[in-house]
Amino acid sequence: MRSPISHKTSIRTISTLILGMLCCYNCFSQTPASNLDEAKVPPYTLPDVLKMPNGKEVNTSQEWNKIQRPHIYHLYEENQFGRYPAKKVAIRYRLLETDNGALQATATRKQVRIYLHPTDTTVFTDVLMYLPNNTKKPVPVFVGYNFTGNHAIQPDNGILLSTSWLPAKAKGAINNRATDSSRGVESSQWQVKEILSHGYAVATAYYADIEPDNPDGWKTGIRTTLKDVLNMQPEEWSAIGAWAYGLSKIYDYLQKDKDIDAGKVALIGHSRLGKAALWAAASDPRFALVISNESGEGGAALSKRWYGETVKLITERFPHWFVAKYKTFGGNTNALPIDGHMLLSLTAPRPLYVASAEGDTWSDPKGEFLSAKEASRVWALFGKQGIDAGSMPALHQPVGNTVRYHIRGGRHDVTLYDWQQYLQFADKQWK
Ligand code: GTR
Repeated sequence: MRSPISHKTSIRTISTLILGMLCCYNCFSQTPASNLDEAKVPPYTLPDVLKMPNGKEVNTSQEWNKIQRPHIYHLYEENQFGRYPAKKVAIRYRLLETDNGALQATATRKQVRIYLHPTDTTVFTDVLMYLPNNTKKPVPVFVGYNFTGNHAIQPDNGILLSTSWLPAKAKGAINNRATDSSRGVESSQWQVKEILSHGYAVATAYYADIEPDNPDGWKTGIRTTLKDVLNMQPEEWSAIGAWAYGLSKIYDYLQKDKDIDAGKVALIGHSRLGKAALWAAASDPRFALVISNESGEGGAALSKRWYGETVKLITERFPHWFVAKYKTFGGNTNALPIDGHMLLSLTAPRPLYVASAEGDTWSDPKGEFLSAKEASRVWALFGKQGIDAGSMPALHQPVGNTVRYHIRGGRHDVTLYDWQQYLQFADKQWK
């Protein structure tokens, strides 16, 4: 006869075995590698954007504004981007340079230094603006970060060369700093002439002025330099959180510029900067129109849809973009209480444009479409029509109204075609 102790031991062994098998099953069911085969996308369930914490469905815009929106916003602070600075810190600024004969005298160029710290003048971002000449001021503006420094958006020698950290692989970078050969390298992504021809201004800043884009960037970026001013520890937020905050500070300046119509500021961001733009728009209602250009995973795309980049892969490669908690969902996106459609919903009822590219499978175009469609339920609460289309539109066939979507041919990029759609969208909303 077996002793009670050995009986207990064997029960423990069996339960350990079962537990181990369950864990293993979990490991396999949450395959970490990425998938680019639509036929292999397993079923998934999205959190209901309109289901309130008490289980009831949101029926009115008041319920949305009072209960559900703050609830979802808080989930984003807690799980993905971290706290957004609550303290209002006034900016100071200085006009560095202006030229009303820029771009063959079609535009006025302005370069403005925005100081983010109340006393330390080494904490700043430089904003480059082009304003259309021969257009009645104030004018609406498209604002967004660039990837390589302001001097990269236009082959214009009057643009000050950025002195901020640059990734080693950036075109024209030597020892992580810009050289003259990086002038204009990003100009195809900034269709300045096209923007000006619609009577809009353009304003841009280099995102690494705010925080260099690497896992150690926080040490020299605003999460450290503004730590005491904002009363926040670096790990309480993220690089994307910091970049989003920087966009709000740029808005603070735009609001003071008498040439700018502060009620018509369109925020645009591509890729990682699209994720930052969406979080900035969610955090700052002053941005009147929002454009997500291929923001992908952690942006417009759906994390629970196993296609393209995943939470696991993005948090391994770019841990600094998010708060540490986000990484814990890498092996189990089912447990994530949020998804891309909820991030988009935080811009409602403002006009929102979500765009994808056929060759940008990493960003999951279909996931971006489904996300924008699902988020449209929130615009409906405000009597605004989002995306009704039942399935993905064909290439170059934009769909939707106040929420709009297109997929174009080509790779991960911002092209003239994209800008033409965004400008028409703004014209429709504002003219
Ligand atoms: C990729 C990243 C994407 C996207 C992109 C970009 O490497 O995986 O999420 O943000 O970078 O910013 O160009």
